[in-house]
Amino acid sequence: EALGPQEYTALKMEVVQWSGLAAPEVDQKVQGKKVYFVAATLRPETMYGQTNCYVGPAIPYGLYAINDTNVYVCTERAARNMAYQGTTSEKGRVECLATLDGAKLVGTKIKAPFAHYGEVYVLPMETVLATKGTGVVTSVPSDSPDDYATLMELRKKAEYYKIDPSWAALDPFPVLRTPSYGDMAAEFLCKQMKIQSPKDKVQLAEAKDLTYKEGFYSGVMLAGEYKGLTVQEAKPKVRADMIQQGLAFPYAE
Ligand code: A2H
Repeated sequence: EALGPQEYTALKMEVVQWSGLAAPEVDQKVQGKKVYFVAATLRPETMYGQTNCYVGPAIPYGLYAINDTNVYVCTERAARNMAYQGTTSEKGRVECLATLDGAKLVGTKIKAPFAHYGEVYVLPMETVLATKGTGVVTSVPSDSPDDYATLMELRKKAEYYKIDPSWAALDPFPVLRTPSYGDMAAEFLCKQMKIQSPKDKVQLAEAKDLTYKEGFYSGVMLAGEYKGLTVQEAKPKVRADMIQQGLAFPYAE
């Protein structure tokens, strides 16, 4: 665990179409408002490679009225933190319009800011922690071994996870080049370390550490406006651009 507060980038992923299970519970309550899934990430420079987004199927999520026009989907804990960080129109207070388990959100189509694939689906990930970030994790399987392992698992067992195979059909997209692991470091390491599933915790933790260090210290951008810059140079620039364009905001905990 880091000592000081962790500084995340909270990415706003606008709902394009609700899943069949969510629609009847939320449509009435959010009329005339824009609704966003809010994903907390430490790697804003990788957002070009989003292929989907993850929620914990058994985690309760709220639809929080952040101001008159915007509604955010996240855990109650995150909404409360946002209220104290000046994200909401009224400091310290936020109204909950509806509560749903993640399982019902699966299959919702959302926008993926900055991504090569403009629209992606919400999918289930058993290892999402309710106690970290917003409980919403945007998936970048090119550079996150956890995201890659879960995406492959969902593709193998779509029926078991109750997903439509088309929701998991977007392939990993290369975002940055690394000298040791190529253009898709997470895929490379998952294959090399023979990671079979999201349950291979020990290997996944090691793969995560290796991809993170290699990407951060030796990575060069392959996508976006800062193509050709090092990851260290690009990271704060991408984050600032997202925030300036209203597609993200700072979130700390
Ligand atoms: B990262 P830290 Cl490309 N449960 O974003 C599980 N994981 C969560 C989470 C939660 N509630 N909230 C956020 N995360 C993930 C991108 C990424 C991330 C890449 C590579 C590595 C990586 C795309 N997913 O994280 O414990 C989010 O995934 C490796 C650490 O606060 C977030 O950044 O350090 C990261 O974990 C935050 O983890």
